[in-house]
Amino acid sequence: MIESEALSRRHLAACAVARQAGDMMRRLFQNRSGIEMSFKGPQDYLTQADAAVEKLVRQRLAEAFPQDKFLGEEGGGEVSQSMWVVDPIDGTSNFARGIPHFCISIAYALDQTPEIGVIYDPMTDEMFEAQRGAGGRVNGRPMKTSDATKMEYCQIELGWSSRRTNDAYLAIVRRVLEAGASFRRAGSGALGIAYVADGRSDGYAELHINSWDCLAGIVMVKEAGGYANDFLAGDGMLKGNPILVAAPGVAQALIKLTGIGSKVMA
Ligand code: LIP
Repeated sequence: MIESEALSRRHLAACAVARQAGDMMRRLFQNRSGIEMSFKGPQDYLTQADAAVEKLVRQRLAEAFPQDKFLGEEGGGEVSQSMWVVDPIDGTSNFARGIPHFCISIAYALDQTPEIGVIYDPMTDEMFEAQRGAGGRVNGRPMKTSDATKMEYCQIELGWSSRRTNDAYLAIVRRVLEAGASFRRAGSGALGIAYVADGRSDGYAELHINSWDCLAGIVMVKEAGGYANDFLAGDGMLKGNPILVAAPGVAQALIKLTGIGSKVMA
């Protein structure tokens, strides 16, 4: 069992590390001409910045919480009772192409329950953070999902990667558009999910996403009164899963349109 004081220490530390990592990301982004870019696969970028930022975060969290384990996008890791789940640069393709829409995502999970989520956007200087049972905030302002109830007034972000077929993606795009909603794909799942928590967007869906992209945002959406599917079902922590987060008034409609998630309990 971990007492609430230990969770609070981790929450504060995660915010401090995210800001320090964000400062590094901003410097690297502004001097990116010297950074080596490569591909992990089709449309799957890797930059030296991802590795450098993850190294910093691993080091700082290990110093503060040596008993915790770490799972990172670049360096991998293991599932443990007390663990950090980190994407050093979510939105790597944007970073590599000079598009200022990316963030660091840090989640802390205890017995595979996401307890703390921190997402920092260094380009807008926005710190999104939440702790299970203690609300969620962006730069200190409480976050709340939108009051949307009608799809024809909604904007939904539909994440994409080459990990699922284009036909499956396009089928969801068609259904969402035919329901009257507008959609976007901005290339950072973590920021897309944080925007649902803050009511800027009414839903985020993706047929496959990794735990390091979405776990922090799931804490925020739940604390902001939104719906989140059971992302960690099966081996979601290590293998990823589909994700759906939504404003409560459109959750049922989006479950039906995307085929992700299960019936919202009344
Ligand atoms: C990305 C996600 C994005 C998703 C891609 C990719 P990365 O993470 O944030 O939303 O569509 O699957 O995984 O690779 O930029 O850290």
